[in-house]
Amino acid sequence: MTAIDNMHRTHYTNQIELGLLGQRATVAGWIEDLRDIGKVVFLTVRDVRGVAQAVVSGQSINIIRDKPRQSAVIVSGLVQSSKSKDFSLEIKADAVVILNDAIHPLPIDPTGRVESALDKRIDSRALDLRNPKTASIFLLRSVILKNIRHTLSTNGFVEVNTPKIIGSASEGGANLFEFEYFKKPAYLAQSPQVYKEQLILALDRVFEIASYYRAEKSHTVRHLSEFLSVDIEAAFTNMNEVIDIAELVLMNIFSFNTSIPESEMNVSKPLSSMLPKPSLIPKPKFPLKRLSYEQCVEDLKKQGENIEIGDDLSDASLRVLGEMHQGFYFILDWPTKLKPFYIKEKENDPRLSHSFDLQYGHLELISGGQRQHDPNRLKERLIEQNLNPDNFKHHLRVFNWGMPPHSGWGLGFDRLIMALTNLDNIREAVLYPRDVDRLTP
Ligand code: AMO
Repeated sequence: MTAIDNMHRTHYTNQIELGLLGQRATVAGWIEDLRDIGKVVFLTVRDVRGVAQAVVSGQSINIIRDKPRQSAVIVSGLVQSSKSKDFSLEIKADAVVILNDAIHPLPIDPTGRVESALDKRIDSRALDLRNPKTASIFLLRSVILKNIRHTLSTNGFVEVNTPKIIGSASEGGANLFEFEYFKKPAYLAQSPQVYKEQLILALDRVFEIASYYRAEKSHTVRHLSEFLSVDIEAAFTNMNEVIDIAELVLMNIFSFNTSIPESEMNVSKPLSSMLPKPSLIPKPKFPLKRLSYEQCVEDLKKQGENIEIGDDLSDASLRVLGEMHQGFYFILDWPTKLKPFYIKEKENDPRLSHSFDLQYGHLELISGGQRQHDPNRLKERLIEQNLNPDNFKHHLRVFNWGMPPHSGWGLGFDRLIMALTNLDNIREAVLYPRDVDRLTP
């Protein structure tokens, strides 16, 4: 029998509330602080939801007196009022068990009192997460993911899972990770694009939340080699209809405190109400601005940018636009030549396409549009973009089975978390980021 078989956690630290006065409670966590004043030791225990104080006296003092901070501990006793300035209640411990020691020196200080550089924190991520500021980013990620799933599921979208090991490029040729697959070349999926389009043929509306892979050589604060994407695709829809869905997803995120009852881990307080910092940025005004690409280029020219219709919006241009339009806004109707083969040209002006991006200032969060559903034109577009239609034959044949008009988008989820919580670096929003220089931990 180990200690944890005899002592069971009855409460999280944030549940040590007035109603428990005089009752027994057992909390489990890590030693944050020990204040030894001789006959008693004040022990601060941190768990995922907060901190609680325990007062230890008698024999138990010897168990904890010299224990290193951050060791795992379980404490049991009656809840009493406290005279401490930080706690109104405390546990008068009659049982304390150290479950495992933390070996010092620790690589970083998880209390956040001593700050460490991001790279050092990621090297020791599991410990970094004990810092409530770091943990709150990932608790928020979890709540927002659940919220997005809820929005899409209640709007007729079926959650699907498509392969990540693929035989040909889904986004064109660039930035592909290639590897050997039983003596044949294979690639890591850059997106679920071809599969999500195929699936609407029968399932009508699909979404997928999964990691994708891009061999990004750039060292930026917004690109990773592996990123989480929320992808949707919807049959019988045009671009504006899927833009409306993107807006709905965002709107629901900003009302997440009330939209989903949180029942996980059987705690009395909802997880979302436990989130300290970072809190969400203020709710934007809906509907969001919808600017045309051409309007953006005209505005940039007026600001003295060296840009012509047809040019891509460089990082510098996007920064100028981001200054002009702070917060979320859409850029619609991009030049066809700047968009992938699957995006549909405009009927009245094929130089432009039924495509859009959702921006947060200068940061691109979503890209999407209406798709080319005519198989002959799709094949021509592949050739125009120097892609070999033979590599897409399994995809192209599906378009001969009654492929309806359809539209969709892909949302960079890590970037969304960056935007929503005002982070400067995408690596802050990803547990174990992967980039040119990082393959561990
Ligand atoms: P796109 O290539 O623009 O479109 O990707 C969609 C969104 O994914 C995010 N993103 C990234 N995030 C972090 N690191 C990266 N290296 C990275 N690359 C992309 C961005 C981007 O807006 N199939 C289309 C979507 C569609 O049309 O449905 C696609 O993949 O936030």
